[in-house]
Amino acid sequence: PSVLVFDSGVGGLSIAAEIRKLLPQVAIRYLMDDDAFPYGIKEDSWLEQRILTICLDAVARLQPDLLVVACNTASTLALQRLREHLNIPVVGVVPAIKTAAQQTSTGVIGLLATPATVSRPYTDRLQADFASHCTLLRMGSTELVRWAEELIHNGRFSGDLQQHLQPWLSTGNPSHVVLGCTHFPLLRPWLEQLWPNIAWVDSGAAIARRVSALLTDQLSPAADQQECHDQIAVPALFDLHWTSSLPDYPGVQRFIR
Ligand code: DGN
Repeated sequence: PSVLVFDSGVGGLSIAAEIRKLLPQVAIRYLMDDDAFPYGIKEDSWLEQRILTICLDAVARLQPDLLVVACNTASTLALQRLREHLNIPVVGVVPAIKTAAQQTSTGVIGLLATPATVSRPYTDRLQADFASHCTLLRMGSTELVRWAEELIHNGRFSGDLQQHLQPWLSTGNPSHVVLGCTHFPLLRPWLEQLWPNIAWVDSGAAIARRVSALLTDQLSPAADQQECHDQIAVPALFDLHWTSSLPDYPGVQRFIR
């Protein structure tokens, strides 16, 4: 079976990595809209239309068995319309507020995501449905997205996390912080080193399990033999080889290793 993983940048690699870990036999293709990067500061209706156009076209061309919208900013906006238009399963990535709310013992949790995701009605609904007993501190950051991009493209990390996040973290001392942008788990080693007492929560492993459940029928031993050629370099994420843009879509790339 094959899975198409989509994000505006390299953040979806954190999700692709979890899928690769759980399902090494699944072919993964990665679709990246770097022309419109970053999504987190774009106007909603424009962005929704763009996501639809790109994903529908890519699904028609690549014929994956499943689409993962590995971007919280895109999922909290366009998931429903994508599902209406596609006849394959569409798995969205949305902030793991439920998990953090279940795990916290202090009742104070944080949401670190893009400026768009922190202010979406979808996020309000997640809070109302799963975290009404908690205080949810929200912070939107575009800087973290850029630092994660830089890390993957250049192999080095140069952001000042301490200066960027400490004032926010100090305001409420969250026990758990939801990494509600797929770029942010790429920065996990630095976050954990600076704030070892905070539990940094992301949805990667849960998404991989969901993909596995949806592909159950195709994961038979016979199917395992097929399409094993696209590999994602995990955890050596820096070893990626980027292919050129797909011909008719400037800025939309896939990579294979
Ligand atoms: N990785 C995207 C997300 O999960 O929201 C954000 C990417 C961006 O364009 N800001």
